[in-house]
Amino acid sequence: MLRTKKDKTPIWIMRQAGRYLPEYLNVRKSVSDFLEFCYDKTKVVEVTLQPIRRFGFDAAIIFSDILVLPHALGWGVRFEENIGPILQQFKSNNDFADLKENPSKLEEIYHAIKIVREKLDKDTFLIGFAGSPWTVASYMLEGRGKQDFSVSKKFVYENWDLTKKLIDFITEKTILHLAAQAEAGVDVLQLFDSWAGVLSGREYEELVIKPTIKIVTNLKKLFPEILITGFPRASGFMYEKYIKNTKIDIIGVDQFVPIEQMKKWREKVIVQGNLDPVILLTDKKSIAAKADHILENLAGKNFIFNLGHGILPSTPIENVEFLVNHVRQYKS
Ligand code: 1CP
Repeated sequence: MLRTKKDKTPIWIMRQAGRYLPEYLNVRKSVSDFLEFCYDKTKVVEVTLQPIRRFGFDAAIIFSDILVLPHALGWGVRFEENIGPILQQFKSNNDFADLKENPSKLEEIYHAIKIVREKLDKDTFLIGFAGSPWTVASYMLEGRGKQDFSVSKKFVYENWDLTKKLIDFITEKTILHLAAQAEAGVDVLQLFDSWAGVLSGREYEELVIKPTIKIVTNLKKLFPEILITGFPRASGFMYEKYIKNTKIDIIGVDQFVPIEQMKKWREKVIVQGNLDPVILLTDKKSIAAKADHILENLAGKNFIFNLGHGILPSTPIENVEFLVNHVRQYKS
């Protein structure tokens, strides 16, 4: 099921195409607007392939963003330099009127996937992705990134039925977006639920687990061969329930989960993670020690090497090279 290069531990890195790479910055500077960049298929193909050329990762992830989906549906989304995303704020039922657009802009992304799949060698996976409904909704409710979630969570507690209606709406559109990526040729679909961990109890159950079950069930019906990764970051004690109930094939694990848990989980699912991205800002000796600890416990069965969250823009490239070689040389 899991193709790997000569039976080595497979490795890729979340946010592997991005700001730590000079060749990315070089292409990125040609377009001032980040979303316009995301819909330019020639540039998307180029920056998706850059980390594969440089490091020979076992998987490429199509260059895009989780917020292209609401944007393509007509929602106000823009990215400001050094600030991040700024969004129109979802406040009431009337706001559904602004979510009516046919997301034809996304066709560029599906086209880019076809081209990348043709260019990649067959041993390299291609990953498509979307934000999970809660994570996308949290941006729409907060109106921006990097918040304490008091606005979105207050909305959830005070407007339960409307929240569920919004989550249902995003869930339907996410299924279509992921199905189109599968149709275009990706091998794996990853759901980034970066903000799953701010919810608990009933809210986690209804806004994280149930929509994920719906997404997985629908996609598996259409594409029985596709592998689906769930990354419910910072889910702590809820991780176990998420794995059991959603039936995802691969679980993305953040850096806060103990390795003993990952060892237990990989009896049932493939585990992916969980090196702390900050370790890549240190020295080779520290990187080797942390990577070895993970490899000694997990290499050889149902394991994909990755970070616990996205690579930091200040990461030195030679540390990424060192990590990839180190993982490749490890004999399980
Ligand atoms: O100009 C730039 O280069 C902007 C920086 C940037 C980049 C490189 C943003 C803005 N998005 C991206 C690409 C991106 N986003 C990828 C590329 C594919 C790859 O992995 O190589 C992916 C997978 C994402 C997914 C994404 N976007 C997530 C989920 C993963 C995570 O890091 O938690 C989230 C939360 C976003 C929102 C987003 N987009 C960009 C920023 C700065 C943010 C975070 C905003 C915030 O809440 O602070």
